[in-house]
Amino acid sequence: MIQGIVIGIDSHNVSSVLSIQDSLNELKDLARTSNIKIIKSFSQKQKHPVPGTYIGKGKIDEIILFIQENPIQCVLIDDDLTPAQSKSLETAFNTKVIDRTGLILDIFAQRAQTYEAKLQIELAQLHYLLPRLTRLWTHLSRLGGGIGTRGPGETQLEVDKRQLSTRVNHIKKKLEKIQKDRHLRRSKRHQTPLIKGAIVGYTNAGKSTLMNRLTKAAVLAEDKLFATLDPTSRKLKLKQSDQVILTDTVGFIQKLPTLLVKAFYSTLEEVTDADFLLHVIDVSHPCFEEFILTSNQIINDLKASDKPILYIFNKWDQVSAPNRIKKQIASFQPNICISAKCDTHLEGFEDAIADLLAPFKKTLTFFIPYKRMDIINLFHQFGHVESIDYNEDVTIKVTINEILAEKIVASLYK
Ligand SMILES: Nc1nc2c(ncn2[C@@H]2O[C@H](COP(=O)(O)OP(=O)(O)OP(=O)(O)O)[C@@H](O)[C@H]2O)c(=O)[nH]1
Ligand SMILES: [Mg+2]
Repeated sequence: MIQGIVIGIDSHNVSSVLSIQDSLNELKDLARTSNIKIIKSFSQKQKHPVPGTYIGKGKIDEIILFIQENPIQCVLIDDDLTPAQSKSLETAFNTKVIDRTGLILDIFAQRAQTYEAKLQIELAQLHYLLPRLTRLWTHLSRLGGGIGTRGPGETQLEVDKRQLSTRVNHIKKKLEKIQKDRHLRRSKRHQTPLIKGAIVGYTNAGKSTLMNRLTKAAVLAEDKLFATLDPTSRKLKLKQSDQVILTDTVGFIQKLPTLLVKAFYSTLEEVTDADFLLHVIDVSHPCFEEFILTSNQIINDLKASDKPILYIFNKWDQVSAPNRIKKQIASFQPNICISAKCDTHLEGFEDAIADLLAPFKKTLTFFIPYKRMDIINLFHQFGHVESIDYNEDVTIKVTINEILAEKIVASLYK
């Protein structure tokens, strides 16, 4: 196993929801997921990162001393570095320096399963690499310019850059095609009118474990960050023959690199597209309240915060002071407390979803043309038909979830 150290800045920055210690602990978890053993953490109190070197000279010297005395193969940074910062730290430490985005990209690259996820990661990696190459290139071209010729390094880097750009375009085209196909499949899926829920939340909260419990899906769940990258959807039968489709999604994290948000935008479309959200929280984690804030911020960015949301406080089996926690979570409503792993309190789950969707149950009247008996049949199947009259059109009065009703009648306008 590779050994490393972590470095962060204690900036009391409002944009960071976690304390420096918690943030560095999270970085350690990310490192563990990437098979790197962290042997020491360094932090420096500073309002902003030093422009050229991220941390100050004194701290750099302290770390150089540590590195000289300990076998270290990499240095992990708790923020994103500019290409210049990364270069000067690598020179100072004489070892590999990886920033937050670099590390998360590495984990994603190891975990990507589907062809689409692999392409998305490669694209993000290329975008990450390009500005770093450009800098190198400018540096060498200046040297070359000095003697009035094109340096060999410049030529090679130009070629590299061009090849990378060609590859970027190639991947983009492939991804566009995959995404188009998915939209097509999704609009076909729409023909089966089902209410859709997305399981969302901070990474390692237990989303996949819950998905597996509820739907007998065989999604990989493990004590590593970002176990899930690709969304998986399964049907869940509720009481009274109601059905919903649940989708397990990629986890959120604080300081989520924009590069990755972009890369996984299509995956996150599952969140935007859902009718309701199940927000899973590892309530046994000391920072769970900060994690809720981070996740809610991302849900907001995805324009999904108006959807009905059920807060699911998971890992209840690990909670040592249930009364105190109950008070802490009281403002997050509606909520349920469960243990997905131990299968406890899951019996209340169906009722909780039913309650979440109850306000959408309405008695509505529709006028359906005679040639669309398929729609009438769907109303019979998914709702409670109060009355039906055969006039100019079929006048049907039905008590049904209005989200579902909308999906059913949408086919009239296609
Ligand atoms: N003690 C306890 N552990 C749980 C519970 N639910 C899940 N876990 C564990 O938490 C870890 C993470 O679970 P996952 O289901 O992979 O979490 P996730 O939210 O899907 O994580 P990502 O896909 O990485 O975002 C696993 O080791 C699970 O066994 C629970 O109720 N109690
Ligand atoms: Mg998962």
